[in-house]
Amino acid sequence: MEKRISRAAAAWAGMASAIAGAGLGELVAALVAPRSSPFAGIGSALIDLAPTWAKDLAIELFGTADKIALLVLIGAVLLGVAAIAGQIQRIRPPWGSVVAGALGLVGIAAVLTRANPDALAILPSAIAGGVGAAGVWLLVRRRESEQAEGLSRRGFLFASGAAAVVGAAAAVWSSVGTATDRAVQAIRAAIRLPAAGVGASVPEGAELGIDGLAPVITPNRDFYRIDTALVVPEIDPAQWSLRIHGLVEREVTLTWDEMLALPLEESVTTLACVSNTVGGGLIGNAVWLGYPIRHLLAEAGPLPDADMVLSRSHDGFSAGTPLETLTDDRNAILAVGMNGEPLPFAHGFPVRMVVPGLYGYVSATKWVVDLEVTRFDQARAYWTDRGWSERGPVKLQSRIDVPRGTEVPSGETVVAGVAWQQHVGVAGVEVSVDGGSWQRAQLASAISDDTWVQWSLPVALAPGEHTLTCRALSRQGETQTSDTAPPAPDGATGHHTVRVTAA
Ligand SMILES: Nc1nc2c(c(=O)[nH]1)N[C@H]1C(S)=C(S)[C@@H](COP(=O)(O)O)O[C@H]1N2
Ligand SMILES: [Mo]
Repeated sequence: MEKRISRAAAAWAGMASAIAGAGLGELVAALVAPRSSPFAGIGSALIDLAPTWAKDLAIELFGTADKIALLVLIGAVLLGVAAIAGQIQRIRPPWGSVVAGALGLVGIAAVLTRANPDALAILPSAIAGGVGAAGVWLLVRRRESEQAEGLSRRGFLFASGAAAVVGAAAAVWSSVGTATDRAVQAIRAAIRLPAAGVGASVPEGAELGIDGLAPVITPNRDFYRIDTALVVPEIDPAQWSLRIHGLVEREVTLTWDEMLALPLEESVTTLACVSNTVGGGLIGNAVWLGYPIRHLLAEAGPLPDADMVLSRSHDGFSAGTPLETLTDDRNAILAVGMNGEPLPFAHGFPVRMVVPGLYGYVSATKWVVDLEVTRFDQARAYWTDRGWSERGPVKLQSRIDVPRGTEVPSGETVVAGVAWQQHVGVAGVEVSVDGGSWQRAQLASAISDDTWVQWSLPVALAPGEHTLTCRALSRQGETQTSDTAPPAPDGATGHHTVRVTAA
């Protein structure tokens, strides 16, 4: 029996084929089926399937780089399986090619589970699998015949290297962005939002202007981003519409032009994520331009037994919002503008929801396309089946922003931060140094009960180590609890504490 090719050559044949297949699959997706990238399809299917503990672990380990980490992981698994496919092909042809082709089937299965699939959804994964299978077959055979004829492996190395380079180049090309994306980006850049009939006012004295303290209005580029979208949807507003249906007297549909023709108002609302840990940064405050959802719901006429609105996004996310929070007099809006510009793509362009007083996962649907008036006992939202509470009112919280370094000069130091409980309002903040008595901080002017408020307090610190703790008091007379709770299932609690050394 002739000698088999080396294990290393077989592994590399598999990996080079996988790079070629995956790269070409991504490129075909970018060109003809932008929502059907095999990588993004598998990644977002994994996000949807992942148990809550895995998501928490990913966020803990990688923070907001969790999506990049996921793609790197998929790439590593792909290369690993491809190397094994090479080994199998070396011993039991054609089963190595079959394994490589099966990877394409995994991609097909994943993209078909996505919301709003492309017409050509299966094409990129089919090409990826086909190229991978053919590559394994051809490259292993090439090396075998070189070996049988006693030739050097130069031909094999050239062919496999070319496959890998072509694949990598195709992947880079695909990541430059699709023509559709660029067209939609140009459309967004050209939008001039109508002036607000009612403008937002930020009272003088809302901004304490302390170095290191979160500004009272969060610039868009600094605004936290949390969503399940591996690829940010880029929706052409001309293709966008919102349908309001379900338990209503009449269905209402709204197009982008109709949306912009409504009397839009500005409002300032702080958005917070239920996953925010005590002291964390998954919270931001923006001036939103939008239209009250209660007017649209009044037009639709919710039936008496309805108690929930299930909002759905273009990419298949959903949130269940208590109907009364969308019909009472709070500023629950469909937003089109954020801090003076059209919504950034990552924050929901062209239209999202913003509801004061509720965590984002039950209210702040980005890329929103559908509002179904329904009942909590009849409909489930995306996170409700994944370990999070059905209802998500924001809990009273406060955070120390300054000092955050571990060293401070001894003597007088300013402690400053933010406090919030949207739609309830903050009445005061207290600070304790080294577990001593609670001292009342100075509150900045609040923009409204729907926004966070800055606070500050000068304290005297003797040289040595100190702990600084803060707690908020709500306008309903509640004192922020010191009981600690993790983010799941309905928001973290506990006091934020910062340790510093005064020198
Ligand atoms: N379409 C969609 N909308 C979404 C989400 C999502 O995953 N998909 N996440 C929600 C969550 S959990 C939060 S906290 C807010 C965050 O909004 P931001 O990214 O603009 O800060 O968006 C909400 N809207
Ligand atoms: Mo969130």
